[in-house]
Amino acid sequence: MNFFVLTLFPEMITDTLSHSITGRAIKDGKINIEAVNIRDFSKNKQKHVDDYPYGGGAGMVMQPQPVYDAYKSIEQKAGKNTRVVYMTPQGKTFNQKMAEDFSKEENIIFLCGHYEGIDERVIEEIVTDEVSIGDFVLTGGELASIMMIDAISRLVPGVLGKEESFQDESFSDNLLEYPQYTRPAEFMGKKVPDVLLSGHHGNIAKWRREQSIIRTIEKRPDLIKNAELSKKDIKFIEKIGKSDIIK
Ligand code: 6GU
Repeated sequence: MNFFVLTLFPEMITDTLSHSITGRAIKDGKINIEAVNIRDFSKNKQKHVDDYPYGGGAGMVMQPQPVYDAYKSIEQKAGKNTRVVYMTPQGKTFNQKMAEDFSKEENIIFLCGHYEGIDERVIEEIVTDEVSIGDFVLTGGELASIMMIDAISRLVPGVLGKEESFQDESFSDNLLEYPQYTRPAEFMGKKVPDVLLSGHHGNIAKWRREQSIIRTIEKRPDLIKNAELSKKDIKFIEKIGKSDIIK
């Protein structure tokens, strides 16, 4: 999978993603990241890419021409019908479902703004999707695009090893992941739950499922309504006196 990132800070993207699992995926050729420096497409001596906003007001606005030319420089390579994702707090909030959808693409282009934003005309011309990572304001879209690339990459076949697989993880079925323990069996007087030492796979699976349900109800009650719950799950929720939450 190929990620193209149009940005004024290309090293933020490549340096950050060169570590850990994304770093390994790049080395293994499972993903490829090309950060394109918008400043390289400035046409003035001072390499400026921003100017004062028409109509006045605080801050500077990124000019359309360098952004458009940066896009044009990779348009062919990135292929036809490639989605161009503008990172903006005005976009649709990113979630696991969107990560799954994006992970099916062969190429994605990200556009990262800085200053007070980007001239609206080039956004209208090239952008297909506007995505936010939450209701807060960042200084630029770079960190947001890094987060998206991380979340999407780990869903690309072969990026995670068998050991790291994402079968039981949080959000996979609108349930949070159950608690995990490793050695020692006792830490600061706290014991690992007996069932996990029992070797009884059926009981362990049942306990984990129940822990996922309890956790989701406690920490993210908004998710549980969208979880696929079996008759057994619903019986368990009744047993712990929380059936009001799924009504
Ligand atoms: Cl995608 N960009 C910026 N600049 N700020 C944000 C954001 C994105 N998502 C939340 N805040």
